[in-house]
Amino acid sequence: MTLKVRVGTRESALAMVQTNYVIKELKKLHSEYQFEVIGMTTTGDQILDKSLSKIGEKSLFTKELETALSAGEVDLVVHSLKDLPTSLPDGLVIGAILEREDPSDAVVFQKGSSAKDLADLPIKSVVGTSSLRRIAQLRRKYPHLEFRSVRGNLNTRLRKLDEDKVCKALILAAAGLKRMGWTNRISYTLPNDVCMHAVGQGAIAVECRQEDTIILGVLEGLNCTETALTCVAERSFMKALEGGCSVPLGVTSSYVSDKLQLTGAVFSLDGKVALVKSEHLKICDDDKGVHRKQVEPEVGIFSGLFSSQDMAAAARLGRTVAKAMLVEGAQEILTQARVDNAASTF
Ligand code: DPM
Repeated sequence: MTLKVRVGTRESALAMVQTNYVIKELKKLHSEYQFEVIGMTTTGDQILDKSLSKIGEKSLFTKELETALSAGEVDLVVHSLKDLPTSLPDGLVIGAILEREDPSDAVVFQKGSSAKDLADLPIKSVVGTSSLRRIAQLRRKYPHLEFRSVRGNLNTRLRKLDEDKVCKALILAAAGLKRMGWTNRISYTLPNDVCMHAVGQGAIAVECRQEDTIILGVLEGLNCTETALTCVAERSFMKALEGGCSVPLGVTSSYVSDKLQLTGAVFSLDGKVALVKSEHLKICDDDKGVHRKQVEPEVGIFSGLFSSQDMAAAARLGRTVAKAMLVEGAQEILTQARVDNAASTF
């Protein structure tokens, strides 16, 4: 008997590419299953005339999918991890996080542009992005540039860049462009000292029902421990700062030879203030299997993905960085950024 798994996804080209990739990987592991893709539209896909930070609603790209998941209309949902808030609806968990693609941000110049670096653009050139994180950091390095919100799917944005001629460049996640096979549109990627990436950027997450042990078992083989641990740290950092997609907050992280490292930062909207902190800790993977599947999810991530001690350690790292920053005024910087954003015409 073939068993059917219903997979929910947004209908954008990138979401479909990611979903098909997840299904391809699942089929390699579980030939006994058949997969049916169910495409849906989310609020974030519908409201295209406002920048993300101005819509001000959480779960913009995920809510409708999660409602279908909770109602049992689909069995799993594929997301970009960075679109998933740190608290998920009751009864839902992230059952797998796949190996991270390049988490950095990419600069895409208009077709035919001779610019090689953002510094080459003339004064008051307009750069397209609706991310406060990108704007705040780029204003620091490139005060001569202006920023404007460009919304819509990747294809729409690239078409606007080349045809409308309003923006001289776009800032987009390198991961999305690479997954679409558009690496040739990446003019260059921004180093961390210019632009730190968003929490969870570049990672694909699969969400399912917490009680659905069959699906949790199916998803287990997809998980990338390195990505999951770094993303637990990043998400715990953001949660401790009560950040979301509408605040200028960036991270970088790594997990090499048992050493988990996290750098977190918050910025003022004009880029003049930056607070950056780094911490690391050793992950001792010695209780494998002991506490598995017994603890509550951490920042929405299913605890059976790795030992509960590792999970707790990664979450602690995120909170430690956040606490060190709160002492130095991170909350005040973010509160002011929210006020400035609400007052801006951006
Ligand atoms: C979130 C942000 C953006 C997306 C904010 C941020 C970018 C919005 C914009 C939370 N979600 O990054 O500071 O620049 O207008 C999004 C993209 C991807 C997932 C596209 C992108 C693909 C990359 C990935 C939108 N969500 O960032 O260029 O899978 O991580």
